[in-house]
Amino acid sequence: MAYTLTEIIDNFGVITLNREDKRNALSGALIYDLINSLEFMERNKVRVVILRASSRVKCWSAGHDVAELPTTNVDPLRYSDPLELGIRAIRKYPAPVIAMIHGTVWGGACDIAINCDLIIGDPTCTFAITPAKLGVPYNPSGIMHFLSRVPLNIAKEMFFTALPIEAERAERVGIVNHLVPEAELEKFTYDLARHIGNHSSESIAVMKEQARIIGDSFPINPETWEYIQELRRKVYQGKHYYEGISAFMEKRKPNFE
Ligand code: LCV
Repeated sequence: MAYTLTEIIDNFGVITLNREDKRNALSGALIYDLINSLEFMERNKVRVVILRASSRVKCWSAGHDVAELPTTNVDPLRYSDPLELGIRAIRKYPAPVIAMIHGTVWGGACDIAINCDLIIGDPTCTFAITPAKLGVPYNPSGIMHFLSRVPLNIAKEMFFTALPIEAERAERVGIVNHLVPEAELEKFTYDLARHIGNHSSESIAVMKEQARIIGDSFPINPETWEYIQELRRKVYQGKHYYEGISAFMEKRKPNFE
């Protein structure tokens, strides 16, 4: 079962999330298909990649597959978690990756979307980062991604409320590059990809990689990293995390007493 569909059109490629029965939840299998699709696109030297869902969905992606979150005192967002592998594959992909978003985006799928180089949305797009709902101690690189995308107060509001940011506001705060009518989303995004694809791929690749390296240069000493990991360990080994995952799986509201 391919959890992503791939297509090459002119000088750009399209990867479509294909796990609608689970609202495109990002299971390890889906992420590995996504990484394979990116490698396929790189082998075929496409100049831009569009990451999308089918236009018939209401939900672009429901985020990390909660059924795959560890419940055995393991960091749920560890460096080797498939979601993190997928995010890094997008960030290091040597050409622009454009997220084309129709529908709602949740949790780790928000992290995937904001790590694409551009987001083009329609009025149905919303963005919610949800660790607070699940008792998950989000990870430092994930928080860094949000801080490099929106102002600190907006990032805090998103993390503390876990509420969706609606399309208009998502454009206003800078999550979305362009907000276009639903009927025009595909044409606008595909035309933009074609336009970028006509420029120098070498120049664009090196500017993307420089932006990644420079944007990630946060001077933090090792002791501070150890402090951060200690803080997070207390949470993912604590009661709230276990309650958050159990409640989701039992389809009930969590009780974070
Ligand atoms: C597994 C799912 C999921 C799902 N995993 O359809 O950012 S963090 O730290 O929180 C990180 C750990 C993370 O990303 O956590 C996941 C955060 N995601 C969410 O909180 C969104 C959870 N999903 C929903 O709120 C709803 O499913 C939405 C609003 C996306 C769609 O609602 P809708 O009524 O259309 P259902 O809820 O009925 O879901 C359809 C099927 O998809 C599964 C869900 O369990 C159901 O499966 P069954 O038909 O087998 O019961 N599903 C949805 N999201 N994240 N599985």
